Amino acid sequence: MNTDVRPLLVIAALLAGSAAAQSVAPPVVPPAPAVQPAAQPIPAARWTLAQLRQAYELADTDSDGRLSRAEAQRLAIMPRSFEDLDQNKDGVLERAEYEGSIAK
Ligand SMILES: [Ca+2]
Ligand SMILES: [Ca+2]
Repeated sequence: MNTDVRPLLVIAALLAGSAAAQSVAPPVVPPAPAVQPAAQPIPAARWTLAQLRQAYELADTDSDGRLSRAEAQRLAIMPRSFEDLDQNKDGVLERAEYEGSIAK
């Protein structure tokens, strides 16, 4: 009767391997990157014309080039009341009224 010990050797090798793997030190976790400070709101004096135009276009939901009172409420940059910005008092805030009143 010939006893085959190879399966036992394989099991022993697997046990040795797993034991070796468990003895490996855990990987060193790199330090977390420094947290960036939250973006500060831009002061009114530093708004650029491009930012104003972007805010205007985002608020102009029907893309007719004019802002109704409801659309003007969506403006991210609204330094004055709608009545102040609507210089000709037609109830519509045109691009020139918006950009001109802030650029001064
Ligand atoms: Ca519109
Ligand atoms: Ca107007």
